[in-house]
Amino acid sequence: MSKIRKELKSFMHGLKKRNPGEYEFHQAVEEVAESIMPWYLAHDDYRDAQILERLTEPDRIVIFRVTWETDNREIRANRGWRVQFNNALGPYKGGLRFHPTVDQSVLKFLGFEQIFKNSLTGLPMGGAKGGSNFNPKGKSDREVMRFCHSFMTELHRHIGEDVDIPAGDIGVGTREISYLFGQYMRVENRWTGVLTGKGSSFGGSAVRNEATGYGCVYFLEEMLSKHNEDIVGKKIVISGSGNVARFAAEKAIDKGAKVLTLSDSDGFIEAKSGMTEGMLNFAHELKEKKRGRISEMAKKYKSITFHKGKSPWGVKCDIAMPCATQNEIDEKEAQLLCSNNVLAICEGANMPVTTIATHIFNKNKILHAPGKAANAGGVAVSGLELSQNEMRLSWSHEEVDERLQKIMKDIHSRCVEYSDNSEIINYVDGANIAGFKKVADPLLAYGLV
Ligand code: NDP
Ligand code: 2IT
Repeated sequence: MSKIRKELKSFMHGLKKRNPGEYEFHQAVEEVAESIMPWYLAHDDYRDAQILERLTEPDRIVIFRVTWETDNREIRANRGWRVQFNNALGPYKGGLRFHPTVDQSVLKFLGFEQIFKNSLTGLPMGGAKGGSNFNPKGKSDREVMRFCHSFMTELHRHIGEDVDIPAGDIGVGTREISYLFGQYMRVENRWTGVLTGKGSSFGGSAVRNEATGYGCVYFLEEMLSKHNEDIVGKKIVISGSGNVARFAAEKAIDKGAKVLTLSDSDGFIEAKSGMTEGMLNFAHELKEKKRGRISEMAKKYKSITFHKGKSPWGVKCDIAMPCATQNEIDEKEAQLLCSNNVLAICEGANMPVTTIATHIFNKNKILHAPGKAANAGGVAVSGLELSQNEMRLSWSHEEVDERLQKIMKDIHSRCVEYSDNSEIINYVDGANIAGFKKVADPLLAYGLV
């Protein structure tokens, strides 16, 4: 066994022992450790300072009870978390996820990834993630409001504009951020940019809603152009129909690509000749306002078919954009995509591709943009929202969009700079090494913190 494999094995053995049963966290750490180990072993100063070991231990995790009342006056108690992973580069920053699958492992994987993603943006933000096992699906607005208010009644003591600034993620959009922000103001008695993704009428940034999806397509364009390809006419399969998926679809269509699918946890819809702008506007309305199911699109449009209980990865395409959740693409799906000659995978979601699937794409020389690079546009515009709040001004849509494009271009360049620069760029390695190095340097400088 090579020295690198041996070190990796021993490091992962220790990590798994210290964090039993946290499989998503193990997976996220292993992916980073695999990429950085050769570089880490070659740098005694980082190794002597135990930077990897220190970076895989969160600064702290706050766990709390969230008690709330249903419309029928039944009492419910959920669990809330905030994982403050690392603030070497700036105040903790990262989203809140409300979904029944949320547990400590999921939030630790997301918080860990966020450190490197935020580092790649070049903006001064540390890494964090939080959320609850609360399921907003099927709840009334009032129920969601009572839950959010109760959640913030505890969370407010652990966050602040210079401490930790949460935002949205799965199950947390403008509605939830508004309730959370309202309660923060009430209990703290001051207006401050403590959350991002706020409504445009109260301190929210232009383009924040669109930023993750748009940014993902900007990254995809850079990646294609680096490999002498372009997006026009490409067939794109997208999973999810939430914030990230819909705005990725919107930008891809705008750029001349054909978007064939969207999905939710019930199945996927397929538009064989590509979705139109009108269809997408219907999807925005359906998901944002009516909180409906994606199958309803097949009832509205004859040219759309709904595939119940299926994921979209068997649909022949040039580009796959997983934009729903973690581990959507495993060995079987990766092999299916490869056998259909997919050109690129561009991750809108966080860790949507399993370790085995990542190795399959690598072996088959498929371009693969990891979420921590490709979906960083969301948190980047969150960073721009913070700057605007600090300055008490707001930039126009065009100005923010221009900055977002520049940030995504720079992230792409950083990935290329730190990859081994072979014919097909290894974006997974490039993103991990570039992201890691930028956090490691201040940690080294701070001494034993
Ligand atoms: P939304 O809540 O807006 O949408 C989530 C979408 O994914 C829905 O279509 C949902 O379907 C589907 N989904 C969620 N969980 C599952 C599951 N277990 N199985 C199948 N489908 C599922 O979330 P976002 O669009 O904001 O987030 C999507 C992904 O992007 C996540 O991985 C998130 O971490 C990541 N991300 C989000 C950013 C943001 O700014 N919002 C920034 C960067 C990354 P259903 O309605 O049936 O649950
Ligand atoms: O995963 C992510 O980057 C997000 N959910 C956005 C985080 C943020 O602070 O905007």
